[in-house]
Amino acid sequence: LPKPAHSVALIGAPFARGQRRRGVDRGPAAIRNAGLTKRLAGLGCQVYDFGDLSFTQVPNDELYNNLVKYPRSVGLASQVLADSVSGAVAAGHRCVTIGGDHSLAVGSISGHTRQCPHLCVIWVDAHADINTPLTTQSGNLHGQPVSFLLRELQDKMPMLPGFSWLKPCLSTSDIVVKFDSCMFTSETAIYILKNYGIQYYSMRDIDRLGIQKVMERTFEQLMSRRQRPIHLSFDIDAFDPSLAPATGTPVLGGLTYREGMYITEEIYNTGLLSAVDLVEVNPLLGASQEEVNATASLAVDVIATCFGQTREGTHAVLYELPTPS
Ligand code: HAR
Ligand code: MN
Ligand code: MN
Ligand code: MN
Repeated sequence: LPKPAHSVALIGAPFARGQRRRGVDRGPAAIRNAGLTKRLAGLGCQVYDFGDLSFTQVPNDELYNNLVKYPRSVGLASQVLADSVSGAVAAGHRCVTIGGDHSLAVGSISGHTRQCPHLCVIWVDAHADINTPLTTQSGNLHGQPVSFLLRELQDKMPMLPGFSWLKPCLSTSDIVVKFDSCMFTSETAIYILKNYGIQYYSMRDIDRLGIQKVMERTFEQLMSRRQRPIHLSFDIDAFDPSLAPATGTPVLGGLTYREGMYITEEIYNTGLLSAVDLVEVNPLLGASQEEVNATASLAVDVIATCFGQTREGTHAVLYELPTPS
């Protein structure tokens, strides 16, 4: 079979100020070292590596409301990433953003919507990342990116320094969220999901329905009116910590390897994937080099599956079984 030729832009986003722990800015290097480019090339993708973005430190980046950390740094980094993603998509590439912490999705998704205003988002994460700057308890912006993007939430959003460039670009019906466990998702986040009618699946839902039904319903919700480009925002902590230990906020009872691969296989099979974020790989948090390597190569599997890697094996059509002479 001829391999599907996608051109894929790779953007490294070594950014860590959306959360507290050191090291997540080394995620892009870890994922690259795990062989991402080679794997994509092996799938027939043309890889355009845009390198790592450099993010300028914003001096005097004081807390917002005595709580929210580094608002100007996060806002500026997201703005830089938004321009980069928008440019890559405009040039005809599918776009892969490797983080970095998840606050960057404000940039990748808003940049993507500049080129594809009707895109939809599939958010795969141990957390719902939908707190607002006024409901967050941690003050970490990586727990809040979705709230910045949703139009329906704007009357609940304060004007944060660093974010004046941002226009909310998604509706609550444009996004489906999968997260690990209500036990570890803040009550305010669950309240927002329910109150605004956002479709979400917890791990309990995945146990009950099976991942196949969950994906079917996801596409039903997002594509029933028309086909549209997909933005996948994949937080590596969606996996069980036994599979992805090197991450900042692991949650017990996460996705299995097979569930994770099924999600990305089904997204690839739609033919509609337009951009992916792979975030929260933190090589400083593995207990050993093996843990770091396992987490980084899992990230590579997620991305490769998004671009056609399958578990079914590929068969060469021109092959003939050898006959004894
Ligand atoms: N619920 C916590 C908060 O809002 C932690 C969520 C952030 N952790 C992440 N995001 N890795 O996916 O801050
Ligand atoms: Mn996240
Ligand atoms: Mn998470
Ligand atoms: Mn949370």
